[in-house]
Amino acid sequence: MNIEPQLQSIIGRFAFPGELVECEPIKAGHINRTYRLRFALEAGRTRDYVLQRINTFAFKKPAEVMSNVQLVTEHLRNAMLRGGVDPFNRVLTLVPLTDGGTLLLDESGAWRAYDFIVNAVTVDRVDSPEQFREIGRAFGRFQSTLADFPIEKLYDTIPFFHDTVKRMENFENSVAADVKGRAAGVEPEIAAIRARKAEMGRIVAMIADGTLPLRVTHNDTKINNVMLDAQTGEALCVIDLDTVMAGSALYDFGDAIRYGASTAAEDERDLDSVRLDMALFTAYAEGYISETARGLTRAELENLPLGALVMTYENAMRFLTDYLDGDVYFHIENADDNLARCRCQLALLEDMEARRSDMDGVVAELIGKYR
Ligand code: GN1
Ligand code: MG
Repeated sequence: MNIEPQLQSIIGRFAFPGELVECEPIKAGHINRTYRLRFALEAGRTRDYVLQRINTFAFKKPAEVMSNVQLVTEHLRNAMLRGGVDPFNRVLTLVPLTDGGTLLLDESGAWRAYDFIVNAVTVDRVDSPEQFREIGRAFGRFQSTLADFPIEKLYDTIPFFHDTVKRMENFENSVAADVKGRAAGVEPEIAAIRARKAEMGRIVAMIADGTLPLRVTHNDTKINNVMLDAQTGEALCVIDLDTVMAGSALYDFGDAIRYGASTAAEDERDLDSVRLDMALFTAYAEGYISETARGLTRAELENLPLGALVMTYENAMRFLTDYLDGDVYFHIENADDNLARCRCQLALLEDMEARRSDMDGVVAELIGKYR
């Protein structure tokens, strides 16, 4: 097996069993670096793990990330045990270091490892409304299970993560600085962001005036952050807990819709093919609301569609900001990836605006059914 000595020595610091026989990168996410490791045990058996380098440009305080992950996974595990559910393969489980702790800090960065969730798959595009409904139920259960978590114990792993108002300021700073001389080439996109400023600041305003409560939220609810049973399709485990923080339920609902209910990929360049799929919207809303209808307030439930618009807007703005900054945050493969992502999100947002009242109608009906 061909593996960099540096990686080899990092692996040696974790309390893995047996002998390392495979190490392969997993292409997952725009932020962290991820590897799947396989260890040979006795009698031809093997066991898999996930090794991850936390991106410390995005997450400045990895120890605080790990504290959140530890507490939240413990809470989820205990809730399952109380409910008579075997937590094996259903909650992320950290691997300790040989000399204690779960976070390895060295010159090469911040590292941690998890047990691999076995017999499971993730999808980048849903293949049916039923599958998306199941993912909605998983994030809804995640929300309701963490309803009694002591929220003050969580660190803000990325301060102001979904603070759209703050992000608008950062965006304007990047337009003004224009370090790569790219602003002149993206005037329509800049204008599209500016035109929606007032409406898109409404979640932040409703949190500030107490209309919306803070919850323990996942904050990165892309469909590929739920592991599904490879045979039955059942949602097994919510992953990628690095951005679990205090937030609004609208963020979690909204980001899931943004990513999963689009007719196209997040970076689709054929903008005519980018729309909101109402059948997928309805399926996810049903899954999510069926699990949260009694736990969330009426104001939260009624405003869920606003979450979809705001999260789509926020991502458009973040991608454009990063394009203007010279692609320092999101991993890219082509020079204009962040611009393509921005354009796609703006196209999706426009379609969401056209379907706003349809979304509201679906949600109202589901509130009636489940609350
Ligand atoms: C990043 O790493 P990944 O792909 O799960 C980002 C999200 C964005 C998303 C867009 C920590 O998520 O906020 O919505 O890309 N995560 C962070 O695809 O910034
Ligand atoms: Mg992520």
